[in-house]
Amino acid sequence: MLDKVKEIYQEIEQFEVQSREQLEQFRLRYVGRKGVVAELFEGLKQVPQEDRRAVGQELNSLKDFAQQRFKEYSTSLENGDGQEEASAVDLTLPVAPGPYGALHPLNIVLRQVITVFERIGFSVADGPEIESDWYNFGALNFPDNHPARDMQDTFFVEKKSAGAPSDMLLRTHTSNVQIRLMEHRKPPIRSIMPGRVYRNEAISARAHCMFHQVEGLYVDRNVGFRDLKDTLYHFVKEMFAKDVKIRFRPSYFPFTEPSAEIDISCQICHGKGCNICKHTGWVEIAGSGMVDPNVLKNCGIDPEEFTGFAFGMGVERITQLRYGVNDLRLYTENDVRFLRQFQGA
Ligand code: 2U9
Repeated sequence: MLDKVKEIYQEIEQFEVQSREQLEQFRLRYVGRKGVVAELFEGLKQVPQEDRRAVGQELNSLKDFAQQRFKEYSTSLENGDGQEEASAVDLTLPVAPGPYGALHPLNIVLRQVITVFERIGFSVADGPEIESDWYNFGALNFPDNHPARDMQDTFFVEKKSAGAPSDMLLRTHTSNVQIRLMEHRKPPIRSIMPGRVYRNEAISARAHCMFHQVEGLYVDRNVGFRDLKDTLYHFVKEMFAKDVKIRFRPSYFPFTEPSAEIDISCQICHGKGCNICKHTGWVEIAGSGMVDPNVLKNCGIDPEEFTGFAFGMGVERITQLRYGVNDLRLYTENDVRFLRQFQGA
């Protein structure tokens, strides 16, 4: 009989109560009138007279132990600190896979552009979007009467007054970053400047008042036009196809001399003729040139000792060629039907 008592003690110790069903099973087996403890009390009659008292005491202790345990489990479940609710949510499980967002196509392309240039030693520089007339125009050799300085083309934030020593405006290109960089750093300088720029344009499929540029600048001793050509040829091969063709057309910018616009063979129709290349087989992707000596001088760099090349391209344009996006408004409307198409890209 005492062995049986010991066995039931062990059983009670090991019995797990984490839910109301388990509590009821516990009650029926150890506390209830038809349970194993009650059964032992029944058997007490068969215990020899001389042992009955001692065994009876053991049984009473077992009964108290079972009732005490039952009370503890009931209270714990009532207080809600049982395991029932906790087990319903396993906080150690990994998060269930849900619908992920997608990178914006402009960010996808921007990251690719940055990767290509970083691999060949260019760093990434950043600067203010609200800028003074000097950093946006003056230092870049724009004459006072240049049409870009007109209210029609540029968003002015504050006109020159007693309070504002210079016109303040939304930058029209990221060249302000290059100027600030050259002011504060000695050559060699080899950086790209990605960022948002603003022009006073009516919004349509082909024009926007806000878009993104990546400009680049390399200033050192003996930098020549061939370095510009090599660098941009490498860029277009990495960004588009290995067999892409590139051509440089003479052009004019106030900040570069000589200047060139850069075309690549159409990546949409591959020369067959399409609307993007206007059936010429070529599309313009960037402007470029050797930094004008006046610009270097404006930034405290001696043009007799140093030369440099610079280039600028629109990120929306590169994205159009990579993904065939033909309406600039799509980039800012945040239509999920458009954005979802870049999931996993
Ligand atoms: C400094 C000196 C020279 C940056 C350059 C271009 C040519 C250019 C356009 C491309 C498409 C702007 O987004 S776009 O409309 N950019 O054609 N940008 S050279 O030249 C610089 C910049 C900074 C100090």
